[in-house]
Amino acid sequence: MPTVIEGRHVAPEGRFAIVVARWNELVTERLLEGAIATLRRHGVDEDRVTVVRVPGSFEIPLAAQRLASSGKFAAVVCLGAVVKGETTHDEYINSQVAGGIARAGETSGVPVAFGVLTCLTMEQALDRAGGKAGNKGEEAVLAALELCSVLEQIDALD
Ligand code: DLZ
Repeated sequence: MPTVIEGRHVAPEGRFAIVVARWNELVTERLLEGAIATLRRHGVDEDRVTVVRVPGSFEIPLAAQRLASSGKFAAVVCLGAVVKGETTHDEYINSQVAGGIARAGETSGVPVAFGVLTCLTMEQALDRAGGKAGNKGEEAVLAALELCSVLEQIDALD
């Protein structure tokens, strides 16, 4: 029989950090509400949660990297909303943000979840921030909890 490792949505001990971009605040505050509510549902009270606000999504990776490598947090959840405008600005932001968030997790060894929307319209973004397509802030927290559980099990292997 193979050894199968699957994560569970069980919160580990310790503190959680949420990095949230202020740009498109109407959307990102809803993502934040979803993230905090999901942590609470999994037994993480607000006194174990640190929210770090940054100007825009472009600034998320550096803050996430600093938080993740501080050794103070069990996981970091990144929330933002990039909405396509009249220029290609969004493409430059998106390419930096996704890679930067991934690197923050890889270099620190701490789960860093990607809850940054990359949408064509504000309607699409609102749909994904508690509207008809769910709340990606919630999903990012669930992904972080699952990865915490996976890494714990990997660390416990003989
Ligand atoms: C400048 C900018 C633009 C045009 N659009 C967005 C966006 O849709 N979502 C977002 O999170 N941030 C945006 N920003 C701001 C950049 O992320 C960044 O804060 C600025 O370029 C300053 O570095």
